[in-house]
Amino acid sequence: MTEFTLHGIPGSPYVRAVALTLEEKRVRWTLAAIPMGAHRAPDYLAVHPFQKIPTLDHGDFRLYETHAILRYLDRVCPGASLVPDDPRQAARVDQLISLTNDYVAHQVSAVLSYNRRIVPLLGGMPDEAAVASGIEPARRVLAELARLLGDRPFFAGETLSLGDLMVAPHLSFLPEYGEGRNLLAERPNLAAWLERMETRASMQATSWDALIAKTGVDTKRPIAAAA
Ligand SMILES: N[C@@H](CCC(=O)N[C@@H](CS)C(=O)NCC(=O)O)C(=O)O
Repeated sequence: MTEFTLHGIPGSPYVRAVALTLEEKRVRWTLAAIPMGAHRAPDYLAVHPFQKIPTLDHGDFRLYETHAILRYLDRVCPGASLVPDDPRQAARVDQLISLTNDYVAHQVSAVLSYNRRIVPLLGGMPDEAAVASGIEPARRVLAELARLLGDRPFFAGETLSLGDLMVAPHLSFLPEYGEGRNLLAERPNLAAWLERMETRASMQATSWDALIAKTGVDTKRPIAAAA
């Protein structure tokens, strides 16, 4: 099967969702890694017209938008589908991907995880007011995720789906800082799901550190020091 090339920055949760899916599908893939901020250079417009990450190449087929990429991989890669046949469970998968894009990314990752995990790497000071006012919206997002998960092992039921693979990279940052740990502790079913996800080989193979080691692009090194 033609190899897949994933363009992106090690550490990005969107990039990791694609990497996770490639790992779960056990296909050959490479990460064309770029340093933090390199997607804003004019030449990156050729890879992504909106200068976002990720983009996937499969032979001469180039695709961006994470939801579309995950669905494409599920259709073209061998192995069990990561979208249930049942229409309602399949709708839950699409709902979770959309919810991750619109609420988890904006109200959890872009506020709390960004200030606690990314800003220090950029040599900046966290915006403490933004963190403080971001706790309640993040709490509401996690409450809804916990409600959707319920007491099932995965978001779409008994088996892993693209929904789990989309949201896990975002939530994986939470145990790394105090506010995130506190919010997770309020939702034991979600915390237990995250712990189970973290034990998967795909999660370990796509951690921030693993992708740095794999590509040699050290996106944890403070940018000032890298220059
Ligand atoms: N709609 C896009 C969103 C991708 C996205 O927001 N990616 C983040 C990576 S974590 C990004 O590119 N951020 C950099 C920026 O906005 O400059 C998708 O689903 O792929």
